[in-house]
Amino acid sequence: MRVVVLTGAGISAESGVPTFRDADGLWEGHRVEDVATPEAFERDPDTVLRFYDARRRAVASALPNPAHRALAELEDALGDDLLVVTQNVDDLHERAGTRRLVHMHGTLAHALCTACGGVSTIVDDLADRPGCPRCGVRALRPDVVWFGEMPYELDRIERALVTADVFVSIGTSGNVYPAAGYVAFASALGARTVELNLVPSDAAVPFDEVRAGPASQVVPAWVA
Ligand code: BV8
Repeated sequence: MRVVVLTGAGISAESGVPTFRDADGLWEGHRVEDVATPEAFERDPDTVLRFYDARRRAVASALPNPAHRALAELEDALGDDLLVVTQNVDDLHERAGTRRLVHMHGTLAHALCTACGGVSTIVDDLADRPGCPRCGVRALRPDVVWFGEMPYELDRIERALVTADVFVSIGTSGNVYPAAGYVAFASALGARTVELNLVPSDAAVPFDEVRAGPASQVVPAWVA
């Protein structure tokens, strides 16, 4: 059985990582336009760099929860027949043991050099303008996909969706494309679609099965 799992901020909520659209979500603290677009970075790089430095530090003290661990156990059972695609930029899936993982919106842990294009693991706060480990130029930005930028590994994701028997959406409000379109894409190609979310999302098309509740409970129950 081939399974594609798409995760969003909700799977990390119980690890203490704020979601974007719930009451105290990240976007509440900042307007999206102020921090998650190339124009914002152009206009006010210090605010953007400080926003991502703060999120990277917060994630470092978070721990994977039973939902992340259940997906790692599912991979032990399914191997290459499971692909986890995450919209999240935290590293909680990796730390829970998931190996076949696509970070379609990038990762907080890495910097992208706007001078040489090199990607490196962040050591010092980007707001301190460290030099690129490869070219030395002080031109580092977070290696995350901002609004209006092309997400990573779209071809690999779509190839997995084409052959998927089951598509599972976990902890995402289905607001952001192209990820929000995956349920319709998978369903049209014959996959069974499942949503595991705190509350049913207003998805593009209805899921075949919806299990509402906190991810730390509904994901292990579904995997079992
Ligand atoms: C692009 C990284 C060109 C940075 C993020 C149609 C097609 C293609 C593009 C578009 C389109 N329509 C509009 C667009 C443009 C845009 C877009 O989608 N805009 C939206 C606002 C309408 N998309 C883009 O710009 C994308 N790029 O389009 O490139 C292109 C064109 C064609 C084809 C391909 C490409 C780039 C989007 C990426 C933006 N970057 N993140 C960062 O993190 O700072 S998006 C960011 O917000 C996250 O990564 C995440 O994806 C999104 C937040 O969504 P969720 O994860 O769902 O989180 P949210 O808070 O919304 O929901 C949490 C859910 O969890 C809720 O449902 C809640 O109930 C639930 N929950 C809460 N607690 C729990 C829980 N569930 C379980 N247990 C709990 N305890």
